[in-house]
Amino acid sequence: MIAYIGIGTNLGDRLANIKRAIEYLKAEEEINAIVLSNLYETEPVGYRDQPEFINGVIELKTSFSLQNLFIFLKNVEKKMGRIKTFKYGPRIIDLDILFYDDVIYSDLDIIVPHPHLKNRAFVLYPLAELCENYIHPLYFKSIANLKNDLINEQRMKKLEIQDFPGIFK
Ligand code: PH2
Ligand code: MG
Ligand code: MG
Repeated sequence: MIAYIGIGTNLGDRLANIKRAIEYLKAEEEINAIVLSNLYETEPVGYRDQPEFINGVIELKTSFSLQNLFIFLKNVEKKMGRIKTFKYGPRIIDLDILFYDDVIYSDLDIIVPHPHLKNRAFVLYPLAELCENYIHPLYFKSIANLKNDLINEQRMKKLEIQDFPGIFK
């Protein structure tokens, strides 16, 4: 299966947090062929009075079921010391499943495709670098189209990073 994972962080050493999360993914046997988009520094969306985020998107191949991928990612967040604050609040690491193949699924914990991605520049810009022609299985629009349809302005800046182990793109 191919999955796309949104990654975000706005606490502590944000680049180190992203590196560490990627190391956890690389170390997992059920996850392969990891590709990371460019990283963007982005203004907070939802709850605005918090530090800027660094966001990116990861493409990976996995033999995990959707449920087990979700559990694995939650575990990485936990190992990295994420503590529950409030909805849209600051976090050391956030790993969200955006797509899992063309699966459409929801339960109390998991909603795939990610329900907010079409409004979020901080997801659609890095996602479009990896799969701009991918057709969203619910909206029947490509990622490039969804990106062009964005209406809300969001301040974001692509980071120029020379030496970042884990960037394969
Ligand atoms: N995540 C949120 C809420 N707001 N804003 C930015 N810029 N980046 C995020 O990753 C983000 C957010 C909830 O997950
Ligand atoms: Mg999130
Ligand atoms: Mg999350």
